[in-house]
Amino acid sequence: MEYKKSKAVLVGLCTGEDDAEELEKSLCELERLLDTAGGECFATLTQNKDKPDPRTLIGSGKVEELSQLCRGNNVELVVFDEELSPSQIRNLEDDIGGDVRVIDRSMLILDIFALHAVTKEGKLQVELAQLKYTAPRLTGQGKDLSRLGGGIGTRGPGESKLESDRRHMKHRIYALEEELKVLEKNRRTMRAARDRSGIPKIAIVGYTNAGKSTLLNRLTDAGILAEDKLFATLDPTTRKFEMPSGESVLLTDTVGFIRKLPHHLIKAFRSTLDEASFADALMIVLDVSDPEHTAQLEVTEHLLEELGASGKPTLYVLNKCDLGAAGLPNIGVPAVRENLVAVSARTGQGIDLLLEKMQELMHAGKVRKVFHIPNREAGALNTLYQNATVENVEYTAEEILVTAVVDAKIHGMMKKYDPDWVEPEEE
Ligand SMILES: Nc1nc2c(ncn2[C@@H]2O[C@H](COP(=O)(O)OP(=O)(O)OP(=O)(O)O)[C@@H](O)[C@H]2O)c(=O)[nH]1
Ligand SMILES: [Mg+2]
Repeated sequence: MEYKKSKAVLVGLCTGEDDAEELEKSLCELERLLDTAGGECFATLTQNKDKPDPRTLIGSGKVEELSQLCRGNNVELVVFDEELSPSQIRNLEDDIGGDVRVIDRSMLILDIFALHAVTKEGKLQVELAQLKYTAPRLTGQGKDLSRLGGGIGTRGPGESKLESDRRHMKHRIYALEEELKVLEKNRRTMRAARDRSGIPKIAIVGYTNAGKSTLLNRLTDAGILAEDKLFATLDPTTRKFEMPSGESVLLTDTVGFIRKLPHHLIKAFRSTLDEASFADALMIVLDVSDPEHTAQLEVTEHLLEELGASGKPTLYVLNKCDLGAAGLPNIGVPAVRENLVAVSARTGQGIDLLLEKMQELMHAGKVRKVFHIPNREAGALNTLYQNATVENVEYTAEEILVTAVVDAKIHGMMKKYDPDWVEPEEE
């Protein structure tokens, strides 16, 4: 779908002295988001103000300046970096006048999600988030929704629904939630099936545009769309991958993270974001050619924590090393450095080493043990075949000797067959 480029002004508010640099970066990113949504940045306006104005966020003098800028240059859209309340949007639109539309960063991100959602679940999640967040902000006083007619901040699967009467919105929200529940249940069933398969799961996570999809494409022939756009991927894709050792893993490409990802968006996309929480291990992909990668890692780790997905064995994949980032980046704690590998998902550089590291990752926390299974309990051998890497099986007169690499859980289940078993100390 092609949209005509909307000319837009970006607005940022700086509330503390130290914030200036942070705001500049955030506005740069907002410009990239706008570009991804098909808009064009005409100008950027910032204001230093200790306290946001409750009525219009920025002060009235600044609103006047904004109004003149927009109306004198045929600007159709204003995007605020900060979250706006429905009433702030109404006040701003009234004060600016003309037909200028005001949206915030969240609405812009949702708009991109609407453009990029492919699966039914993705589309329903977007529509629900739009109904809950965007719609109340669009159905303000004096606004005739049927005249909005597309454009940034109004399009997507929910577009036609947004036009319907407000009274119907509640019903639609309910219906969507019910439909999503069914899909979530399917997702859970699929997850359970994957769990039963005993194949370890690695989630590929990281900041948007880091190269997650390119990496999965490089390792498997997943054929996922990878492009220089933010949030190119919305729907998780899982592929089985055979390591050089012959072991299989399930690799899942996930939706990217971004700073200031609003809580309601996390909530709306919970079931897809949860792919990371259910993984056995994580590969965090970083774009080391981006000077912001350290901050991006912080955002990523923070969001993983929020999702309850932190603390898993993690491999840090320093991607885009073909672009010549100088040396290893500084990514915090020294212990982390052992688990990192520099690659280029685009050229294939470093992928061999990545595979070795992935192998280590899969074996993190696992031990190699020889289990002594009495012949009459041969069924236990099946448990090992299903849940561990069986390396050798030897049959003697009374028992089966099985050498297998097991994780802590399976080791516990099979403890009676391990003569060296020591009961772990209570914490
Ligand atoms: N030079 C270079 N570019 C890369 C590399 N890996 C990915 N890219 C490019 O970076 C852009 C983003 O790649 P994607 O794989 O779509 O990134 P992603 O992390 O999946 O991004 P989202 O799905 O949007 O969150 C694309 O234009 C890729 O071609 C790399 O190793 N080197
Ligand atoms: Mg992607």
